[in-house]
Amino acid sequence: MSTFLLIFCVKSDKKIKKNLDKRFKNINPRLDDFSRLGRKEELDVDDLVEQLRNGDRKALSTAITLVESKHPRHKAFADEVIERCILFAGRSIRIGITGTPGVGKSSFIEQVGQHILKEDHKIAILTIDPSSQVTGGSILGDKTRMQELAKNQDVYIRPTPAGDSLGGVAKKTRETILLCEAAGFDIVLIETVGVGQSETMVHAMVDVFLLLLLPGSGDELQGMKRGIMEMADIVVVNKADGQRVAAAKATALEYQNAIHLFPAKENGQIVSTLTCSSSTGKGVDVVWKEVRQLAGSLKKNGYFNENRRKQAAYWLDQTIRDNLINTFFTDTAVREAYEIAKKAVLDGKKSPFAAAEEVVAIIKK
Ligand SMILES: Nc1nc2c(ncn2[C@@H]2O[C@H](COP(=O)(O)OP(=O)(O)OP(=O)(O)O)[C@@H](O)[C@H]2O)c(=O)[nH]1
Ligand SMILES: [Mg+2]
Repeated sequence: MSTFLLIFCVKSDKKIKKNLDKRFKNINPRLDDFSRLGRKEELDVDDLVEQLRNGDRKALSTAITLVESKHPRHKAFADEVIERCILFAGRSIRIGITGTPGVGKSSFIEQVGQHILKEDHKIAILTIDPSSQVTGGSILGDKTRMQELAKNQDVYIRPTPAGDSLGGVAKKTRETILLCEAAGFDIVLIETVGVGQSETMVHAMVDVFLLLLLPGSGDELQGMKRGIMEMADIVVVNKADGQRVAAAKATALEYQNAIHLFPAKENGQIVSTLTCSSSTGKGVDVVWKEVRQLAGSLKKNGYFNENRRKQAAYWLDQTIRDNLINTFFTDTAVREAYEIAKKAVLDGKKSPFAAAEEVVAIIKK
């Protein structure tokens, strides 16, 4: 009897551990990567890049985890992987999807993904929510909103964890895009919450930018940040179902009529305004058709490549700026001088401008 009990306990222990592992993996899909990264001997750039290029999802996840890591050894390794992958990157259409929380971005992606898959594409989905301090996007939430896509082998879903700064998030996301492309994903969808500056950041890394709106949000047009409207290539009024169909159509019309109030788009195209339902799927195919057509026109008129070159130059400048600021503020002499200068400014003994000159002068020496 006691032997039986012992065996039973060992067995159920194993079972519990297995279940726990499974649960933790669901909560943190990077768990495996981290334990892999912990083993030094497993890190080999050649191997990792080769596996990644062969479309190995585990290798892709490991590479992204390296990019996200703060560990200096991982960082150096990640830089090398990126350098190798960059030659194979770029062959995709990068699509940004923004809109207020709850407008239906993830549900829209779940629907539009089905149409994209029908055309034999491989989709990488990156979700960014820099306002979330913990995970930078609800991993569980996204996976449940994108249940069908999450099961598909041609789809890779990855939330970008929040960084210390928007610049940090931007760098990670940019590098993650390159890695996904090198792994053969030729459609990259980036979901970002339309609050703060994250949409500006995402706009600067995509080829086509979609703005999702709610029916009846036409009133916001007046107060809406001009910036978002100016960035949008396609405006989609989602939740056009049930009682809201008429309201959605009216909202789309309001936006359609307001488009001429905004400056003409640099890409030479006219913004289209559509309605769809990410619950029923109605109209989502038309949105995808529009995206595809727009990308085609941009490739034809040369803007697609020109824009990518501009974006690359922008990120070069931006990264230099971020690095300089980081280097500057981590310098001990600068930090000391800064504290003294700040006190003088707060006490009204010095102007902020003169104090800033003095602090910057330290680095010039
Ligand atoms: N009726 C209706 N409900 C929808 C539609 N699209 C999304 N929803 C619902 O709206 C809620 C929010 O949808 P999400 O797809 O999570 O929205 P989101 O914009 O990704 O939200 P965040 O990621 O939190 O910013 C969910 O309850 C969805 O079921 C739609 O077209 N019609
Ligand atoms: Mg979402």
